[in-house]
Amino acid sequence: MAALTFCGANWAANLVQNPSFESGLANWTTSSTPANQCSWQALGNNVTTNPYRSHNSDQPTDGALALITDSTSTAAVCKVYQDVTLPAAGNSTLNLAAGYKVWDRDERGAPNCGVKVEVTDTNGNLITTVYQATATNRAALAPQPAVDLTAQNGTTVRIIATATSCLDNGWRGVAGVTLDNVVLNNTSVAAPAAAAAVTTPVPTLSEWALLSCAALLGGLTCWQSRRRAVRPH
Ligand SMILES: [Ca+2]
Repeated sequence: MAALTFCGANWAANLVQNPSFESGLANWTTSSTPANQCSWQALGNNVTTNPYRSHNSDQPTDGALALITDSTSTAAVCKVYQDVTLPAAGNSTLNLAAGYKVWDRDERGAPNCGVKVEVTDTNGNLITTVYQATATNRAALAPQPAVDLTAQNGTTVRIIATATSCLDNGWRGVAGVTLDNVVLNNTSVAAPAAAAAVTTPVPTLSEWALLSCAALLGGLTCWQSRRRAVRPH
C-alpha cells in the first residue's frame, strides 16, 4: 500500500494496518453501545448487510472490499477504530473514503441519525473531523479531503468512525458508516520497495509509473551521453 507519486518522489509508507479492509476487520477495534447491537462487515459492491439487513454496500474505492456498519433498529452507537503512532519527523497526511447510509422508515428525516469519521487522541479527545453526515443526507462511499496530521507527530492518534442510529419521531432510523482506503502517510518512513516487488509479481499502476520514469531517465542519460560524445571539444 505504498503511496507513490509519479517518478517516485514520495515513497512514504502507509502506517495503517489492513487499511482497505481487504482482510476484513483485522487490526481494527469495534464497540457497540448498548452491547451487541452493531455489525461491522467488509463487503463488495451492492451486498445487503447481515444480520440486520438495513443497508446495501457501495462500490469499494480500493480493492474488492469496503467496511460497512449496521445496527439493530433500536438506537445504537457503533464505533470502529485503529490507533496509529506517528513518527516524530516528516509530514503526516491522512486520506480516506467514507460515506453514509440511513434506513428511515417513511422518510421522516432521521434528525438524530448520523455518522462521523474523526481523529482523536487515545483518550477520545477530538483532534479533527474528517467526515460527517446527518439526517437523511445519504452519501455514497467517496474519497474525502486530505487531513494534515503533522502537528500530531510523535503521538498516537485514533482514526475512529462512529454511526449513531436514532429514534426518528417514533420511527426508527438505522445509520451506517462506510469506510475504505484509510491511508496515513508519513514522509520520514520509506516504503519497502524490495518487499513490494516480491509480493507483487505483476507491476501495479504506480510501479508502471516508476518503470516509465526509469525508462525516461535512462533515455535521457543516453541522450546526454550521445550529446557529450558528439560535442566538439
Ligand atoms: Ca478496500
